[in-house]
Amino acid sequence: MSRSYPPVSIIGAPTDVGAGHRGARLGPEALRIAGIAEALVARGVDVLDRGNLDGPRNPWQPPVEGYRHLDEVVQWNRLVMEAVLAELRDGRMPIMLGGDHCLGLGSITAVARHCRETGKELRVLWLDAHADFNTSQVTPSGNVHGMPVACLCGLGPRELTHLDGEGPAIQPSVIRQIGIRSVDEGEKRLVKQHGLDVYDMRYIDEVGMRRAMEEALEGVDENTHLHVSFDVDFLDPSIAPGVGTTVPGGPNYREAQLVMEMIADTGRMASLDIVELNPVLDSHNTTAELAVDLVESLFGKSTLMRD
Ligand SMILES: [Mn+2]
Repeated sequence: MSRSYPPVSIIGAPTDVGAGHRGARLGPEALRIAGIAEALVARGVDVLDRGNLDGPRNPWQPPVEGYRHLDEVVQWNRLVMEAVLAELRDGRMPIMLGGDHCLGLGSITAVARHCRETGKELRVLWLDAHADFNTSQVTPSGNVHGMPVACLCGLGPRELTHLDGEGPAIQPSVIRQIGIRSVDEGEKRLVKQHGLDVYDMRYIDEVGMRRAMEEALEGVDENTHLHVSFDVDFLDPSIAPGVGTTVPGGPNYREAQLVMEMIADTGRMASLDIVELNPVLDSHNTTAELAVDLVESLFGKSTLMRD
């Protein structure tokens, strides 16, 4: 028996305005070419591809007061927020194809608002090599893709912490970070100070991915809206070279599949972001194809009939 899924809307957000390398703007097309929509249709999912959002160009400038391209980052995140919220209000599951990870801010701001409106309990799984918890005071680069978690929790410029005109979107307690293995010096202090729940690679090495995921998913129930923020640099670079910020020592293919299958088993995933895929750095689109393969597992593809 296969589970039925809500209808899905694919939203492309082709920008690298928050990144340190150019190329993530090509991510949505690479994922389409790797067959993301067709793979979901084959899983029995009703899929609409809404095409791409159209925001400002990447001006490629140095930081101003600790941020690169803040105006453009705000504009892109507003577009993403509005598009994601419209799909959620329409009863559809948004899959946002980035684009760099600064867009997680717009997406999760929309998801958090939708949860407040519908009385759902939000849980965010942040699959990433990095904590993305920088602020302008501690960032080494000024690239906003290293800051979205901090901004979501209220640390950052008001344009980003109050993107929807209300307060910060979430408390740190709704986030579980998986696969972390690179945290900047000042960022480490902030992560500790704000009590982020981080399942770093050291912990995963010690207890195994299964137990780490069981803990990260603890308390998820029928009233939970599970949002998955999948930064492709979560994966070990040996299997996923097509990202701007590779960090060795990430989850291997089997561990990544287990993560996705355990998320699928909850039946609670209600929104998904796939970000930081950089086709310019990829090899024959293999990283995009792997991402699509993992998305199939998120939608319940498994080796054997499991229920
Ligand atoms: Mn990230």
